[in-house]
Amino acid sequence: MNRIALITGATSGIGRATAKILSQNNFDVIITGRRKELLEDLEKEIKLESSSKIYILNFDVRNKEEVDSAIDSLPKEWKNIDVLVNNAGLAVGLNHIQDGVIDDWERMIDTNVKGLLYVSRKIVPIMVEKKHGHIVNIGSTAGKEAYENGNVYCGTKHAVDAITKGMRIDMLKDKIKVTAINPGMVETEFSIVRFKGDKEKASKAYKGFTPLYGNDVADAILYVVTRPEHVCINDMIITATAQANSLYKIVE
Ligand code: NDP
Ligand code: 8X3
Repeated sequence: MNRIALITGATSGIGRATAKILSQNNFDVIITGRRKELLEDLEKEIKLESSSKIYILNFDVRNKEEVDSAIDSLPKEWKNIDVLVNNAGLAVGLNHIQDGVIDDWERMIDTNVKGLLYVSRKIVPIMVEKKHGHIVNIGSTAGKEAYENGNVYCGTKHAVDAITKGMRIDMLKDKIKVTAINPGMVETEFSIVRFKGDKEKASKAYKGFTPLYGNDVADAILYVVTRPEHVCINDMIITATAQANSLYKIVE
């Protein structure tokens, strides 16, 4: 029987690739995000590739009421979630702290930290009750070391790192696995969002080296969620070969 995975931020990038790879590997997937039409496109694509079941939930992770009612609306057979991939997230802006845009800061904190918490608060009790489940939080190399102009984004990903560690301790007795996957630079819509729609600026971020792609991270997510019951991968850092960490990268 297939397991059930809920993936936040499945309309694009890492989340989309994760939904596809999990559905090809014996998972039924609940795909979520704000852009409903992209979720519908993904549903069609997955249906062509596998016989796994798909369920669409359309909500904004920043809105606690929307999160709660979306999860509550799941049919009984979909509520038994085995794997939660907390992936929805973004960076907005790149400024020195004194020039920071308050609205950008709020979007990042509300999505990357509070959104992850709202979704987890709703789904974790289901896992605790059955003493089974796996939470995969998508952190970042930006959650391991800060870089110039990254201040608040790095802060949100350091928060994801700490929350992940805390979750694992709190749910140790409940046998819930908690994993952080921390990618370096991945070419997705991430930089387009960071540069507020400026695609030219965004594409320059990946010039001169081969970055990671969504599939590379999805592949790692598949690995961690398919280990034997007694094995939990706690923390994984994945970068392009051309990148050592947030601060060092070879560009040719
Ligand atoms: P994308 O921009 O391609 O995808 C982001 C996803 O998050 C989209 O599906 C988007 O869906 C969703 N999302 C954003 N805001 C919200 C919201 N308020 N409510 C619901 N969903 C939301 O970027 P990536 O795939 O690269 O990013 C995925 C995660 O990986 C993020 O947490 C990011 O911080 C992290 N990461 C990315 C790296 C990179 O270099 N790309 C490196 C390290 C970590 P929609 O807009 O439809 O709501
Ligand atoms: C995204 C990678 O280096 O832009 O988390 O912070 S980076």
